[in-house]
Amino acid sequence: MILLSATFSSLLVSLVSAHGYITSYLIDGASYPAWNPYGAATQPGPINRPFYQDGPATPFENGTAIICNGNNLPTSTNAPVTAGSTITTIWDWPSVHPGPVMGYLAKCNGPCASFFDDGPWVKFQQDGYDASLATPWAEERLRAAQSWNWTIPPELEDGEYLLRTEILGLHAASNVGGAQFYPSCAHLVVSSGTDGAWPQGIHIDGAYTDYDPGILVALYTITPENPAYTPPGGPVLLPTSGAGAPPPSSTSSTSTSAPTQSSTSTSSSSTSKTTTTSTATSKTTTTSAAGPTQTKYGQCGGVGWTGPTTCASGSTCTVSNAYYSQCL
Ligand SMILES: *[C@@H]1O[C@H](CO)[C@@H](O)[C@H](O)[C@H]1NC(C)=O
Ligand SMILES: *[C@@H]1O[C@H](CO)[C@@H](O)[C@H](O)[C@H]1NC(C)=O
Ligand SMILES: [Cu+2]
Repeated sequence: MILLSATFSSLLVSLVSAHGYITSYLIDGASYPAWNPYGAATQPGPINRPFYQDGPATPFENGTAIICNGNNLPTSTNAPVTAGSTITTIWDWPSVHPGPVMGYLAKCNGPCASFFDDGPWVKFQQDGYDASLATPWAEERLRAAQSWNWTIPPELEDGEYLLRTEILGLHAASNVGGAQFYPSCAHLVVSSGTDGAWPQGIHIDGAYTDYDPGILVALYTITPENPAYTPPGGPVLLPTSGAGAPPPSSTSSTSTSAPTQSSTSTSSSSTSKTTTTSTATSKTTTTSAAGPTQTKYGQCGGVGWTGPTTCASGSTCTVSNAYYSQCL
């Protein structure tokens, strides 16, 4: 069992009220709704697994919260994604939780709806503390943007995967059990992968421990002068190139110290988002539409939103908050 202690965490939970959650996923030009922990018991089409409060997810909540948040029930909607493309997660993430931002993938070996194992998870992306940036902590950059980009490796084998995205808040992490984990797991169906060899991966329960130097750490000791910080869960591991695959052009993203948000991943995401809007028609739960019309349940406005603001017929653009309007 994971050893993160409950006592300090419960105290800290009661001191911090508003945390945050993903509101939508942008994948291959389509927008998919995320589970709203304050919404109805049944919600149409979230691609991430339901949970019942906005965090932090700590292991004492039914044991598995550290894996996919405070519940580990499957969702019924899978999002198709092209291997090598960039997924953008849009957050409602108002309060301060400096720390790393990490992305993992797990092969579901069949339908993700019947996959409940703790991985093995392959950490394909992470950003921690980058002293070369004006805003060094990844979470601070995420909070400024209310979004984050994830570059799905091109070398995947086609099939269903869980995408586990995680923010780790370190503001109270100098106490054992004080680190705050905000994971979320989405169901993806990957296609056009190049069949690379899949790395071994980790189990979160076991790889993450109370005394990991990335988990039990005094935030104020990490400064531009002393920038050393290693997120938990080990290094980024990517599948190796598959036979017949094009030569790897994005291996620089394997470096854990590289600011992946501003390097190779950004150019690929803008390309994929502007050129693949036609793939929105492959969505399972929404009506499709050509041109700048957003599909039902998709995002249609909010701070920083540059996508379509017109909704498909039968739905209306409805403001959820300053960062997110949705076709409902
Ligand atoms: C824990 O399990 C109970 C019973 O299944 C459920 O009602 C509750 O929502 C769960 N809590 C979390 C945080 O998932
Ligand atoms: C995500 O990628 C887009 C497109 O390249 C870019 O405009 C945006 O700034 C990126 N977001 C973050 C948080 O880096
Ligand atoms: Cu919080």
